[in-house]
Amino acid sequence: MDIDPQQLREQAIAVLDNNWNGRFTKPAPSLYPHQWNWDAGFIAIGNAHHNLERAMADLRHLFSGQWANGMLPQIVFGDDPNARYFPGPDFWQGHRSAHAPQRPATSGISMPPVHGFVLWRLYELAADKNAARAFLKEMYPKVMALHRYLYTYRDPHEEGLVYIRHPWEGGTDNSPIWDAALARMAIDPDALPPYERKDLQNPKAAAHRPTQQDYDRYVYLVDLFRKCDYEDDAIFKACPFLIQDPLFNGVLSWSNEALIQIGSLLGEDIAEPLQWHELTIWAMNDKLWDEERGLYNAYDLYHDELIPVHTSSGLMPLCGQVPDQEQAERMLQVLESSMFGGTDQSVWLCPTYSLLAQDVDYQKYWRGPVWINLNWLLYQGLMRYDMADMAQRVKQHSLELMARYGFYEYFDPRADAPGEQGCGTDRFSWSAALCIDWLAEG
Ligand code: 2M8
Repeated sequence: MDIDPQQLREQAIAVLDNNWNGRFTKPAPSLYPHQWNWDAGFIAIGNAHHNLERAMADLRHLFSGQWANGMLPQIVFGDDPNARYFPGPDFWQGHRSAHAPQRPATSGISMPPVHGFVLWRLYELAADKNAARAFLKEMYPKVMALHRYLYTYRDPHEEGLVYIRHPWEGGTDNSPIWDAALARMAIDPDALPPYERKDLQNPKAAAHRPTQQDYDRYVYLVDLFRKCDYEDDAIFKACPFLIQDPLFNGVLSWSNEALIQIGSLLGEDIAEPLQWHELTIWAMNDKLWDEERGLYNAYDLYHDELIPVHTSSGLMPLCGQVPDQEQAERMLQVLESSMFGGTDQSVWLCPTYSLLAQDVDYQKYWRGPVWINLNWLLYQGLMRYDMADMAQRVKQHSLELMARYGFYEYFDPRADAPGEQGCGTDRFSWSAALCIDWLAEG
Protein backbone atom coordinates (compact mmCIF):
# COMPACT_ATOMS: atom_id res chain seq x y z
CA MET A 1 0.00 0.00 0.00
CA ASP A 2 1.25 3.49 -0.84
CA ILE A 3 1.33 5.72 2.20
CA ASP A 4 0.96 9.49 1.85
CA PRO A 5 3.42 10.56 4.58
CA GLN A 6 2.34 14.17 4.61
CA GLN A 7 -1.30 13.30 5.06
CA LEU A 8 -0.58 10.65 7.70
CA ARG A 9 1.55 13.10 9.63
CA GLU A 10 -1.17 15.73 9.60
CA GLN A 11 -3.71 13.19 10.79
CA ALA A 12 -1.39 12.11 13.58
CA ILE A 13 -0.82 15.69 14.70
CA ALA A 14 -4.59 16.23 14.72
CA VAL A 15 -4.97 13.25 17.09
CA LEU A 16 -2.43 14.71 19.51
CA ASP A 17 -4.02 18.16 19.30
CA ASN A 18 -7.43 16.69 19.93
CA ASN A 19 -6.25 14.80 23.02
CA TRP A 20 -4.43 17.81 24.47
CA ASN A 21 -6.59 19.42 27.17
CA GLY A 22 -4.48 22.51 27.76
CA ARG A 23 -2.43 20.91 30.54
CA PHE A 24 -1.63 17.39 29.38
CA THR A 25 -2.31 14.97 26.55
CA LYS A 26 -4.80 12.21 27.30
CA PRO A 27 -4.00 8.77 25.89
CA ALA A 28 -7.38 8.77 24.13
CA PRO A 29 -10.47 10.99 24.03
CA SER A 30 -12.70 9.08 26.46
CA LEU A 31 -11.41 5.63 27.52
CA TYR A 32 -8.36 7.15 29.24
CA PRO A 33 -9.32 10.66 30.37
CA HIS A 34 -6.30 11.39 32.65
CA GLN A 35 -2.55 11.47 32.16
CA TRP A 36 -0.67 8.17 32.02
CA ASN A 37 2.98 7.75 32.81
CA TRP A 38 4.64 5.95 29.89
CA ASP A 39 2.05 7.30 27.46
CA ALA A 40 3.29 10.80 28.33
CA GLY A 41 6.81 9.76 27.40
CA PHE A 42 5.88 8.35 23.99
CA ILE A 43 3.60 11.31 23.31
CA ALA A 44 6.43 13.74 24.09
CA ILE A 45 8.59 12.07 21.44
CA GLY A 46 5.89 12.69 18.82
CA ASN A 47 5.28 16.26 19.87
CA ALA A 48 8.98 17.03 20.01
CA HIS A 49 9.05 17.03 16.20
CA HIS A 50 6.72 19.97 15.81
CA ASN A 51 5.91 21.33 19.26
CA LEU A 52 8.73 21.06 21.78
CA GLU A 53 6.88 23.34 24.20
CA ARG A 54 3.99 20.89 24.34
CA ALA A 55 6.35 17.95 24.79
CA MET A 56 7.98 19.69 27.75
CA ALA A 57 4.61 20.73 29.22
CA ASP A 58 3.38 17.13 29.17
CA LEU A 59 6.47 15.87 30.98
CA ARG A 60 6.35 18.71 33.50
CA HIS A 61 2.74 17.87 34.26
CA LEU A 62 3.57 14.20 34.70
CA PHE A 63 6.41 14.95 37.09
CA SER A 64 4.22 17.35 39.08
CA GLY A 65 2.69 14.11 40.37
CA GLN A 66 6.01 12.59 41.43
CA TRP A 67 6.04 11.40 45.03
CA ALA A 68 8.59 12.65 47.56
CA ASN A 69 10.26 9.23 47.60
CA GLY A 70 10.84 9.46 43.83
CA MET A 71 8.00 7.16 42.74
CA LEU A 72 6.45 8.41 39.51
CA PRO A 73 2.77 7.45 39.39
CA GLN A 74 1.11 5.45 36.67
CA ILE A 75 -1.73 8.02 36.52
CA VAL A 76 -1.74 11.74 37.25
CA PHE A 77 -5.40 12.67 37.47
CA GLY A 78 -6.89 15.67 35.72
CA ASP A 79 -9.91 17.45 37.15
CA ASP A 80 -12.42 17.04 34.35
CA PRO A 81 -15.72 16.38 36.18
CA ASN A 82 -16.98 14.38 33.18
CA ALA A 83 -14.03 12.00 33.17
CA ARG A 84 -15.19 8.45 33.66
CA TYR A 85 -12.43 6.10 34.71
CA PHE A 86 -12.01 3.40 37.32
CA PRO A 87 -10.09 3.44 39.61
CA GLY A 88 -10.18 7.19 40.21
CA PRO A 89 -8.47 9.17 42.98
CA ASP A 90 -11.11 8.25 45.58
CA PHE A 91 -10.31 4.61 45.13
CA TRP A 92 -6.54 5.01 45.15
CA GLN A 93 -6.57 7.20 48.29
CA GLY A 94 -3.07 8.43 47.61
CA HIS A 95 -3.34 10.74 50.63
CA ARG A 96 -2.70 7.67 52.82
CA SER A 97 0.92 7.88 51.74
CA ALA A 98 3.30 10.25 53.46
CA HIS A 99 5.04 10.66 50.08
CA ALA A 100 2.18 11.59 47.75
CA PRO A 101 1.80 15.24 46.77
CA GLN A 102 -1.26 17.18 47.98
CA ARG A 103 -2.03 17.96 44.37
CA PRO A 104 -2.35 16.66 41.74
CA ALA A 105 -4.11 13.46 42.75
CA THR A 106 -2.29 10.36 41.55
CA SER A 107 -2.45 6.58 41.58
CA GLY A 108 -0.10 4.72 43.91
CA ILE A 109 1.93 2.54 41.53
CA SER A 110 4.42 3.30 38.76
CA MET A 111 5.11 2.27 35.15
CA PRO A 112 8.02 1.40 32.82
CA PRO A 113 10.61 4.17 33.22
CA VAL A 114 10.84 5.52 29.69
CA HIS A 115 11.66 9.08 30.76
CA GLY A 116 15.43 8.93 30.54
CA PHE A 117 15.54 7.95 26.89
CA VAL A 118 12.59 10.22 26.13
CA LEU A 119 14.50 13.22 27.49
CA TRP A 120 17.58 12.32 25.50
CA ARG A 121 15.47 12.02 22.35
CA LEU A 122 13.93 15.44 22.99
CA TYR A 123 17.38 16.89 23.26
CA GLU A 124 18.52 15.24 20.03
CA LEU A 125 15.48 16.54 18.16
CA ALA A 126 15.53 20.08 19.54
CA ALA A 127 16.51 22.89 17.20
CA ASP A 128 17.12 25.17 20.18
CA LYS A 129 19.78 23.20 22.08
CA ASN A 130 20.02 25.83 24.83
CA ALA A 131 16.35 25.52 25.68
CA ALA A 132 16.58 21.74 25.51
CA ARG A 133 19.65 21.69 27.72
CA ALA A 134 17.89 23.83 30.32
CA PHE A 135 15.02 21.34 30.24
CA LEU A 136 17.43 18.44 30.75
CA LYS A 137 18.89 20.26 33.73
CA GLU A 138 15.43 20.70 35.21
CA MET A 139 14.36 17.09 34.64
CA TYR A 140 17.57 15.15 35.28
CA PRO A 141 17.26 15.17 39.11
CA LYS A 142 13.64 14.06 38.86
CA VAL A 143 14.41 11.10 36.63
CA MET A 144 17.42 10.24 38.80
CA ALA A 145 15.09 10.27 41.82
CA LEU A 146 12.75 7.86 40.04
CA HIS A 147 15.54 5.42 39.22
CA ARG A 148 16.90 5.75 42.75
CA TYR A 149 13.45 4.90 44.08
CA LEU A 150 13.33 1.81 41.85
CA TYR A 151 16.75 0.56 42.89
CA THR A 152 16.16 1.33 46.56
CA TYR A 153 12.67 -0.07 47.03
CA ARG A 154 12.05 -2.43 44.14
CA ASP A 155 15.28 -4.39 44.14
CA PRO A 156 15.18 -6.04 47.58
CA HIS A 157 18.10 -8.39 46.92
CA GLU A 158 20.19 -5.62 45.34
CA GLU A 159 20.65 -7.71 42.24
CA GLY A 160 20.02 -4.94 39.70
CA LEU A 161 16.54 -6.13 38.73
CA VAL A 162 13.51 -4.08 39.58
CA TYR A 163 10.19 -5.73 40.38
CA ILE A 164 6.67 -4.60 39.61
CA ARG A 165 3.88 -5.24 42.07
CA HIS A 166 0.82 -4.81 39.87
CA PRO A 167 0.09 -5.75 36.24
CA TRP A 168 -0.71 -2.08 35.58
CA GLU A 169 2.85 -1.20 36.54
CA GLY A 170 4.10 -3.36 33.71
CA GLY A 171 1.91 -1.50 31.21
CA THR A 172 0.93 -4.80 29.57
CA ASP A 173 -2.12 -5.21 31.77
CA ASN A 174 -3.38 -8.71 30.94
CA SER A 175 -0.18 -10.15 29.50
CA PRO A 176 0.08 -13.95 29.79
CA ILE A 177 3.22 -13.28 31.84
CA TRP A 178 1.06 -12.45 34.85
CA ASP A 179 -1.41 -15.33 34.51
CA ALA A 180 0.16 -17.86 36.85
CA ALA A 181 0.88 -15.36 39.62
CA LEU A 182 -2.63 -13.90 39.41
CA ALA A 183 -4.23 -17.36 39.33
CA ARG A 184 -2.44 -18.37 42.51
CA MET A 185 -3.74 -15.37 44.39
CA ALA A 186 -6.47 -16.71 46.60
CA ILE A 187 -8.95 -13.88 46.92
CA ASP A 188 -12.45 -13.74 48.27
CA PRO A 189 -14.47 -11.63 45.83
CA ASP A 190 -16.99 -10.89 48.58
CA ALA A 191 -14.27 -9.31 50.69
CA LEU A 192 -13.22 -6.91 47.95
CA PRO A 193 -14.16 -3.26 48.22
CA PRO A 194 -17.13 -2.56 45.95
CA TYR A 195 -16.19 -1.19 42.55
CA GLU A 196 -17.67 -0.43 39.18
CA ARG A 197 -15.67 -0.78 36.00
CA LYS A 198 -16.02 2.07 33.53
CA ASP A 199 -13.90 0.60 30.75
CA LEU A 200 -16.70 -1.71 29.62
CA GLN A 201 -18.78 1.29 28.59
CA ASN A 202 -16.64 1.66 25.50
CA PRO A 203 -18.48 -0.69 23.12
CA LYS A 204 -15.57 -1.36 20.79
CA ALA A 205 -13.02 -1.96 23.53
CA ALA A 206 -15.27 -3.88 25.94
CA ALA A 207 -14.90 -7.29 24.29
CA HIS A 208 -11.12 -7.20 24.49
CA ARG A 209 -10.62 -5.75 27.94
CA PRO A 210 -9.26 -7.81 30.84
CA THR A 211 -11.68 -10.26 32.49
CA GLN A 212 -13.62 -9.78 35.70
CA GLN A 213 -11.26 -12.23 37.44
CA ASP A 214 -8.36 -10.02 36.33
CA TYR A 215 -10.06 -6.89 37.64
CA ASP A 216 -10.85 -8.53 40.97
CA ARG A 217 -7.15 -9.17 41.35
CA TYR A 218 -6.16 -5.67 40.20
CA VAL A 219 -8.54 -4.27 42.82
CA TYR A 220 -7.35 -6.67 45.51
CA LEU A 221 -3.79 -5.44 45.00
CA VAL A 222 -4.74 -1.77 45.10
CA ASP A 223 -6.69 -2.41 48.29
CA LEU A 224 -3.64 -4.13 49.77
CA PHE A 225 -1.42 -1.16 48.91
CA ARG A 226 -3.91 1.25 50.49
CA LYS A 227 -3.98 -0.85 53.65
CA CYS A 228 -0.17 -0.64 53.74
CA ASP A 229 -0.42 3.16 53.37
CA TYR A 230 1.75 2.69 50.29
CA GLU A 231 4.81 1.91 52.42
CA ASP A 232 7.18 -0.05 50.20
CA ASP A 233 8.60 -2.34 52.89
CA ALA A 234 5.16 -3.32 54.12
CA ILE A 235 3.95 -3.95 50.58
CA PHE A 236 6.96 -6.10 49.77
CA LYS A 237 6.19 -8.33 52.77
CA ALA A 238 2.48 -8.66 51.98
CA CYS A 239 2.20 -8.59 48.21
CA PRO A 240 1.72 -11.91 46.34
CA PHE A 241 2.55 -10.29 43.00
CA LEU A 242 6.25 -9.37 42.68
CA ILE A 243 7.60 -9.79 39.17
CA GLN A 244 10.83 -8.86 37.44
CA ASP A 245 9.67 -8.12 33.92
CA PRO A 246 12.06 -8.04 30.91
CA LEU A 247 10.17 -5.17 29.27
CA PHE A 248 10.32 -3.01 32.39
CA ASN A 249 13.98 -3.79 33.08
CA GLY A 250 14.92 -3.45 29.40
CA VAL A 251 13.39 0.01 29.29
CA LEU A 252 15.11 0.81 32.59
CA SER A 253 18.45 -0.14 31.01
CA TRP A 254 17.91 2.16 28.07
CA SER A 255 16.97 4.99 30.39
CA ASN A 256 20.00 4.31 32.60
CA GLU A 257 22.14 4.68 29.52
CA ALA A 258 20.38 7.95 28.68
CA LEU A 259 20.95 9.24 32.22
CA ILE A 260 24.66 8.60 31.72
CA GLN A 261 24.53 10.60 28.48
CA ILE A 262 22.51 13.44 30.02
CA GLY A 263 24.60 13.51 33.17
CA SER A 264 27.79 13.70 31.10
CA LEU A 265 26.40 16.53 29.02
CA LEU A 266 25.44 18.45 32.15
CA GLY A 267 28.77 17.79 33.86
CA GLU A 268 27.18 15.72 36.64
CA ASP A 269 28.83 12.89 38.52
CA ILE A 270 27.55 9.85 36.63
CA ALA A 271 28.91 7.15 38.94
CA GLU A 272 25.44 6.18 40.15
CA PRO A 273 23.72 5.64 36.77
CA LEU A 274 26.86 3.91 35.51
CA GLN A 275 26.64 1.44 38.34
CA TRP A 276 22.91 0.85 37.78
CA HIS A 277 23.49 0.36 34.11
CA GLU A 278 26.21 -2.24 34.46
CA LEU A 279 24.45 -4.15 37.20
CA THR A 280 21.08 -4.37 35.45
CA ILE A 281 22.53 -5.54 32.16
CA TRP A 282 24.60 -8.14 33.96
CA ALA A 283 21.64 -9.34 36.03
CA MET A 284 19.29 -9.55 33.07
CA ASN A 285 21.73 -11.73 31.23
CA ASP A 286 22.53 -13.80 34.28
CA LYS A 287 19.00 -14.39 35.52
CA LEU A 288 16.46 -13.66 32.80
CA TRP A 289 18.21 -14.68 29.56
CA ASP A 290 16.97 -18.00 28.18
CA GLU A 291 19.52 -19.41 25.76
CA GLU A 292 17.30 -22.22 24.62
CA ARG A 293 14.24 -20.12 23.93
CA GLY A 294 16.22 -17.18 22.58
CA LEU A 295 14.60 -14.43 24.63
CA TYR A 296 14.39 -12.98 28.14
CA ASN A 297 12.02 -14.46 30.70
CA ALA A 298 10.25 -12.74 33.53
CA TYR A 299 10.95 -13.90 37.08
CA ASP A 300 8.39 -14.34 39.83
CA LEU A 301 10.10 -13.18 43.03
CA TYR A 302 7.23 -14.25 45.25
CA HIS A 303 7.19 -17.86 44.08
CA ASP A 304 10.88 -17.79 43.26
CA GLU A 305 10.62 -19.15 39.73
CA LEU A 306 11.07 -18.17 36.10
CA ILE A 307 7.99 -17.44 33.99
CA PRO A 308 8.80 -19.00 30.62
CA VAL A 309 6.04 -17.68 28.37
CA HIS A 310 6.70 -16.49 24.83
CA THR A 311 5.64 -12.86 24.81
CA SER A 312 7.25 -10.09 22.81
CA SER A 313 8.23 -8.50 26.15
CA GLY A 314 11.08 -11.01 26.09
CA LEU A 315 12.46 -9.30 22.98
CA MET A 316 12.29 -5.76 24.35
CA PRO A 317 15.68 -5.77 26.10
CA LEU A 318 17.07 -5.16 22.60
CA CYS A 319 16.10 -1.51 22.99
CA GLY A 320 18.41 -1.16 25.99
CA GLN A 321 21.18 -3.05 24.24
CA VAL A 322 21.09 -5.67 26.96
CA PRO A 323 22.00 -8.72 24.81
CA ASP A 324 25.32 -9.09 23.05
CA GLN A 325 25.38 -9.51 19.26
CA GLU A 326 25.12 -13.28 19.42
CA GLN A 327 22.14 -13.21 21.76
CA ALA A 328 20.51 -10.56 19.59
CA GLU A 329 20.85 -12.83 16.59
CA ARG A 330 19.09 -15.61 18.49
CA MET A 331 16.33 -13.15 19.28
CA LEU A 332 16.06 -12.22 15.63
CA GLN A 333 15.59 -15.90 14.77
CA VAL A 334 12.77 -16.10 17.29
CA LEU A 335 11.17 -13.01 15.80
CA GLU A 336 11.46 -14.51 12.32
CA SER A 337 10.03 -17.83 13.41
CA SER A 338 6.38 -18.84 13.24
CA MET A 339 6.08 -17.75 16.87
CA PHE A 340 6.06 -14.09 15.96
CA GLY A 341 5.63 -14.54 12.22
CA GLY A 342 8.47 -12.20 11.26
CA THR A 343 8.76 -13.35 7.66
CA ASP A 344 5.19 -14.52 7.16
CA GLN A 345 3.22 -12.33 4.72
CA SER A 346 -0.01 -13.02 6.54
CA VAL A 347 1.18 -11.61 9.86
CA TRP A 348 1.41 -7.99 10.92
CA LEU A 349 4.44 -7.49 13.12
CA CYS A 350 4.79 -7.89 15.95
CA PRO A 351 2.23 -9.97 17.87
CA THR A 352 2.58 -9.48 21.62
CA TYR A 353 2.17 -13.20 22.29
CA SER A 354 3.46 -16.22 20.40
CA LEU A 355 1.09 -17.14 17.60
CA LEU A 356 1.79 -20.77 18.48
CA ALA A 357 0.53 -20.40 22.04
CA GLN A 358 -2.66 -22.37 22.69
CA ASP A 359 -4.32 -19.39 24.29
CA VAL A 360 -3.17 -16.60 21.96
CA ASP A 361 -6.06 -14.21 21.41
CA TYR A 362 -5.61 -11.94 18.38
CA GLN A 363 -7.82 -9.17 19.66
CA LYS A 364 -7.57 -9.40 23.40
CA TYR A 365 -5.52 -6.45 24.48
CA TRP A 366 -2.02 -7.57 25.54
CA ARG A 367 -2.54 -11.25 24.72
CA GLY A 368 -1.71 -11.22 21.01
CA PRO A 369 -2.48 -7.90 19.27
CA VAL A 370 0.14 -5.61 17.76
CA TRP A 371 0.90 -2.51 19.86
CA ILE A 372 2.62 0.47 18.29
CA ASN A 373 4.72 1.38 21.33
CA LEU A 374 6.21 -2.10 21.56
CA ASN A 375 6.82 -2.09 17.83
CA TRP A 376 8.64 1.20 18.23
CA LEU A 377 10.80 -0.16 21.06
CA LEU A 378 11.52 -3.29 19.01
CA TYR A 379 12.42 -1.16 16.00
CA GLN A 380 14.83 0.93 18.06
CA GLY A 381 16.40 -2.24 19.43
CA LEU A 382 16.82 -3.89 16.04
CA MET A 383 18.44 -0.74 14.67
CA ARG A 384 20.98 -0.83 17.47
CA TYR A 385 22.16 -4.23 16.23
CA ASP A 386 22.23 -3.25 12.55
CA MET A 387 19.25 -5.49 11.87
CA ALA A 388 17.89 -2.89 9.53
CA ASP A 389 15.84 -5.21 7.31
CA MET A 390 13.73 -6.52 10.13
CA ALA A 391 13.59 -3.06 11.74
CA GLN A 392 12.23 -1.60 8.50
CA ARG A 393 9.67 -4.38 8.33
CA VAL A 394 8.43 -3.57 11.81
CA LYS A 395 8.26 0.12 10.93
CA GLN A 396 6.54 -0.47 7.61
CA HIS A 397 3.93 -2.74 9.13
CA SER A 398 3.22 -0.21 11.86
CA LEU A 399 2.82 2.69 9.43
CA GLU A 400 0.66 0.65 7.12
CA LEU A 401 -1.64 -0.50 9.91
CA MET A 402 -2.17 3.11 10.96
CA ALA A 403 -2.58 4.40 7.41
CA ARG A 404 -5.14 1.71 6.58
CA TYR A 405 -7.17 1.52 9.75
CA GLY A 406 -6.45 4.63 11.81
CA PHE A 407 -4.56 5.39 15.01
CA TYR A 408 -5.99 2.51 16.98
CA GLU A 409 -4.84 1.37 20.36
CA TYR A 410 -3.89 -2.11 19.10
CA PHE A 411 -4.32 -4.23 15.98
CA ASP A 412 -5.20 -7.79 15.06
CA PRO A 413 -1.91 -9.36 13.85
CA ARG A 414 -3.59 -11.50 11.17
CA ALA A 415 -3.41 -9.70 7.84
CA ASP A 416 -6.33 -11.80 6.59
CA ALA A 417 -8.42 -11.44 9.74
CA PRO A 418 -12.16 -11.16 9.21
CA GLY A 419 -13.73 -7.89 10.37
CA GLU A 420 -11.88 -4.93 11.78
CA GLN A 421 -8.15 -4.94 12.39
CA GLY A 422 -8.02 -1.78 14.48
CA CYS A 423 -9.01 -2.60 18.06
CA GLY A 424 -9.70 -0.78 21.31
CA THR A 425 -10.01 2.95 21.22
CA ASP A 426 -9.40 5.02 18.10
CA ARG A 427 -7.40 8.27 18.10
CA PHE A 428 -4.90 6.77 20.49
CA SER A 429 -2.15 9.22 21.31
CA TRP A 430 0.99 7.08 21.45
CA SER A 431 0.13 5.42 18.13
CA ALA A 432 -0.09 8.88 16.55
CA ALA A 433 3.02 10.16 18.33
CA LEU A 434 5.28 7.29 17.34
CA CYS A 435 3.93 7.45 13.79
CA ILE A 436 5.18 11.05 13.65
CA ASP A 437 8.58 9.93 14.92
CA TRP A 438 8.87 7.23 12.26
CA LEU A 439 7.69 9.48 9.46
CA ALA A 440 10.31 12.08 10.35
CA GLU A 441 13.01 9.54 9.49
CA GLY A 442 11.66 9.29 5.96
C1 2M8 B 1 -3.83 0.54 29.71
O1 2M8 B 1 -3.84 0.45 31.11
C2 2M8 B 1 -4.82 1.12 31.92
C3 2M8 B 1 -4.36 0.96 33.37
O2 2M8 B 1 -3.11 1.58 33.50
C4 2M8 B 1 -6.21 0.55 31.75
O3 2M8 B 1 -6.37 -0.50 31.12
O4 2M8 B 1 -7.15 1.17 32.25
C5 2M8 B 1 -2.49 -0.08 29.24
O5 2M8 B 1 -2.53 -0.31 27.87
C6 2M8 B 1 -1.34 0.84 29.62
O6 2M8 B 1 -0.13 0.37 29.09
C7 2M8 B 1 -1.58 2.26 29.14
O7 2M8 B 1 -0.55 3.10 29.63
C8 2M8 B 1 -2.95 2.79 29.60
C9 2M8 B 1 -3.30 4.13 28.97
O8 2M8 B 1 -3.08 4.11 27.59
O9 2M8 B 1 -3.97 1.87 29.26
